Amino acid sequence: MENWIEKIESARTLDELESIRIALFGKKGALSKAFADMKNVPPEEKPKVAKELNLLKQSLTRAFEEKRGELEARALEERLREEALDVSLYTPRPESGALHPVMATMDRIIEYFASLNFSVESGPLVEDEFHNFEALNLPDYHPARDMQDTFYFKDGKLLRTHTSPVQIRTMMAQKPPIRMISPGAVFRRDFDLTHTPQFHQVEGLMVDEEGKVSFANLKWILEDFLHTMFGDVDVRFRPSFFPFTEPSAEVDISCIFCKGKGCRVCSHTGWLEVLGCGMVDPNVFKAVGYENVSGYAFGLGVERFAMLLHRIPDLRSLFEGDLRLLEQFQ
Ligand code: 2NL
Repeated sequence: MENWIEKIESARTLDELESIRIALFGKKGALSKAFADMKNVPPEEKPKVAKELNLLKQSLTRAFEEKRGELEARALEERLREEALDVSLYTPRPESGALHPVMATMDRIIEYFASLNFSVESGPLVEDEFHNFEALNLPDYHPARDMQDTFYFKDGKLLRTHTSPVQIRTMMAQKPPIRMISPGAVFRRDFDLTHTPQFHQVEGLMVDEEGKVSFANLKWILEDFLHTMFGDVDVRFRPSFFPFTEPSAEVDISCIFCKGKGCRVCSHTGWLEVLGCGMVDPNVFKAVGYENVSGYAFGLGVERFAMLLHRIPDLRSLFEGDLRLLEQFQ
């Protein structure tokens, strides 16, 4: 039985050790056999032989456990070495997407008005003449209704040229007070350096009982809005004309490029036009069946806001999909 100790100690792998375990400690192994052979030992020698055999079993077990511990530790070490990860290894990061600057700008505008409890409404892109023109006090002969400016379908429907039809639909579906904005895509047959056939608007509308909504309210909210968007700029209201508002105004901010001194961007006026607005024309209220109310409305082009806020000089770079532009907005 002596050379089992050597066998155990010379095992080089856990597999080898396992074969030894079966051959030595197994049911039909050498130890079982040695104990079974006890039956041939004369009775007077049995206690002595049994004691020796038990001592031998103990030392074999100890040698086995020691070897197993050693081989397992070595196997673990080897595995850790093989499976080690080099965390300093360079791996290219997956590129992350980004909100398009026009949509990011639209979100900022929505955020401002939503924080003042304006509801955010939307409506169909394919509209009819009533919601897009008639209800907005744009008569049949108005140039905006010309085939030259509007995308018409064969059935007389059209692509909305502004988001105002959303206000018309909201007013017809709800009762005053109304406090809403309508952000979304609009379409005009216009394509040159500064115009694109699809662009985005945010329009706003506030309506309440006669006398409750004033031009002063309109002036306050637009000044606050423009200061939120552009920071410390001067704001001025210029009398203007829209068929759907009376009185009407266009709103300028002092040029953010030259601080009002005059430069190419502001055509040396010191001012940039950013908004149109006014008090809702009585004919619009008549078209939606409202009586004894007053309200203000305004509209702005999101692309223009995005270009000013991000100093993007060329409108076309907003929809060419050039990754070099988009990567700057991650
Ligand atoms: C601009 C000017 C404006 C409105 C839009 C509006 C809508 C209704 C009634 C009255 Cl339903 N007005 N919208 C009013 C004034 C100006 O937009 O320059 N947009 C880019």
